[in-house]
Amino acid sequence: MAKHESNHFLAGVIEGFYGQPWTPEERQELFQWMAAWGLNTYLYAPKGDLHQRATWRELYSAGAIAGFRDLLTDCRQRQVRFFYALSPGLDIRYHESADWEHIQRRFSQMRELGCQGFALLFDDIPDRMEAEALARFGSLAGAQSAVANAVFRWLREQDPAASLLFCPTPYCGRMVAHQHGGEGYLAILGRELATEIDILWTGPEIISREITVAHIRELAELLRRKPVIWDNLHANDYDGHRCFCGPYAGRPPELRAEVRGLLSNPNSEFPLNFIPLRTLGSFVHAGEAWDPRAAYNEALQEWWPRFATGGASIPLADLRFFADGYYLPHGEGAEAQEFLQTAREVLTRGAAAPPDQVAGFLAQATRLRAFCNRVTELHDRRLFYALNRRIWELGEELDLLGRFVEATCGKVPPNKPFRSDFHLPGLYRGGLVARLQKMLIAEPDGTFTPARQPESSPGEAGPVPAAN
Ligand code: GDL
Repeated sequence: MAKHESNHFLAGVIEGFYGQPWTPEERQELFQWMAAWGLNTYLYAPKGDLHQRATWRELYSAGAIAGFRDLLTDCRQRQVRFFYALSPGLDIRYHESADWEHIQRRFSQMRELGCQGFALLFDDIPDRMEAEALARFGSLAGAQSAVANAVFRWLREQDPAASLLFCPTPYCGRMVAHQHGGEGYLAILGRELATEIDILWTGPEIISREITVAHIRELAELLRRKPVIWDNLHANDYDGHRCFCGPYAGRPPELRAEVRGLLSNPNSEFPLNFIPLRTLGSFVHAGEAWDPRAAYNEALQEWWPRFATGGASIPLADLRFFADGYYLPHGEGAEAQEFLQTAREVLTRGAAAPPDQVAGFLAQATRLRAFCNRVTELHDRRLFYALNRRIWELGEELDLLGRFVEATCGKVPPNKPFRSDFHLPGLYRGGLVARLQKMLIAEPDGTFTPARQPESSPGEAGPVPAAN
């Protein structure tokens, strides 16, 4: 058995996104999936649990502890290793032993439930510390290593099988390049953090399109150990319009031998993680070759029965078309790409667009809209609720575009400008964020330029009149 297939390799899921944590029922389903797909590790780290970050010193209530007892039992039943994370970095005083004891007290609550896996996370925190701490430890990396080493020693005294994961303050290549966390952060960490403590890493970026063997080898040398990948490929907490149903991709199979584990921090909406986690399981257990698209197609087929409706059935091909549109952060799947390309061509050609191309585009748009309508009738209501915002806005855009293309493309356009009674200014694409988004143009090279600013636009003319 290859090393990455053994139980020592951490393969699984981090509940580590911002926003609403998953429910106990969702976690139960997750552990079922994981057991079936050969994933062995779950890291509890939801940023939406107040006790993770803002109130990290406060003990959990008896009620919350009862919930964790059940969670650990569920994990054990499915042979999933449970790791409990704490993020004290927002306001920890690294030099105060009282704060070290707070961490111990919080971990003790979990130890009493039989938990053996722990994590200290220092991501997304200020990279400064108090003068006393700096004087004592010399650097942020030194201070964090001292705290983690002490906690680790204490954990091991209680339980020789205990383990600890550590998330650095600069947790990707770009942050290190900008010296986030201070100069030489990773080298200090590599030197000072006990070698038994595993270090989490998201790749060259927070959301890494690719993670190469060369990148990890260079890192491992600095860290003096192989990292555990905290993979944000399918995370969507940073963009409410999107979700990612594409396959685990952009990581070569050879990567598995270079890391201590692969943990995915996926979509915040639990039901949307079927394909991401199914294909992660396939990737971990695949042979030397890895074809993400083939893995995606297999997983899609397995996901499809969940799209049973109370009305007309949804063809598998239509589910693929939709999922191709919500694929991976850096690009759409093949069918969505083709659809976008046709839309661009039809709009560019306008009246000169060939009628069969216009008809082809309209047929595809109608198909996708029909999918959106059918999703409202899913028997699996949680899946519907998870998709609801996306299908609503996708349906709206398709409706508008379809009307526009029908009225103006592939034929002599009418001489009056196109309007839609269903998409009125101020209401449609309205609101603060939509307006702010129009102010700066994000260029493909990563730079930003100001857009031409309208003098005012509907809804900006003044406050809404008070009703009296
Ligand atoms: C992050 C956060 C994570 C979040 C993700 C995507 C890490 C280590 N931390 O930076 O909680 O879900 O980005 O927004 O990735």
